[in-house]
Amino acid sequence: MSNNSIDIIKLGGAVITDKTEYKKIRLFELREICEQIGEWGNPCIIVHGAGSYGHIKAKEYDITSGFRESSQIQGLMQIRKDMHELSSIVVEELIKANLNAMNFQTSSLIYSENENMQYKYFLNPIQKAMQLGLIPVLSGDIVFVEDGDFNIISGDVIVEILANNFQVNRVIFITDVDGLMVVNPETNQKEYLINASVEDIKSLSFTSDISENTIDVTGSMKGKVESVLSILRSVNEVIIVNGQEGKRVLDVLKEKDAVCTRIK
Ligand code: IP8
Repeated sequence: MSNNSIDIIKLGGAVITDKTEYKKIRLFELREICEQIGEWGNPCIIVHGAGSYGHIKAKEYDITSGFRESSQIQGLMQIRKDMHELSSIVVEELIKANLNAMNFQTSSLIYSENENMQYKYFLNPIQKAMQLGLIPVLSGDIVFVEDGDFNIISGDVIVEILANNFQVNRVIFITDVDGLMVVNPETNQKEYLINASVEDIKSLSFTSDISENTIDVTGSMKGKVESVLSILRSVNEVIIVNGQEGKRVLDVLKEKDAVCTRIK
């Protein structure tokens, strides 16, 4: 069986957690999203962000600077433990929505062979799981780096790796905003982008942050735009949709009209 035409769904950390408060889950929003994915029910891979289960401790222990002092090891352990907890909650909600979800631990499958974050990975287990009809669930995580170092890997980068290694039709980012926000060069006003091409994305200027007033160690809007461009080299469409607004996620999954940003 080939992995033809799967979609990758990224559950943004800002929609499934409250990023301002350490380990605060948004269970209602998570459940609503899982139910919509369950109602759609097609083969996919799900990647979730860290939200307040990852970014707060990552900043506190300065994990993105790599190994500087032994006290950071406590932070590394705490983040891994917290991400395990968050992934368990996500998988539980997916299973309640009748999806055969199974968690795969990112830092056991992916590591970085140098400080420039060039990754080595072993994705065969994910492919084998999909052949059995399972829905693999991965997350942003800590990542080990050659020469005794460590860092953070964003869920967006994991999506890029998956998109480059599986046959993926669409990547759907579920966020807490209505899409990518751009500055209209004619009016100088901020507005959400609706339909765009790769060329549009390269020429537009984006506003600074997806969610303001929150800690994000993996780059927020700038990182998101870079990821989107990289992902579009190997998939047909990238969609950014608000997971807190009615049934928009289901509409997007079912290829119906919905408020969102679509980039082809
Ligand atoms: O929320 C970050 O993943 P993201 C992972 O997808 C950690 O950027 C542990 C902060």
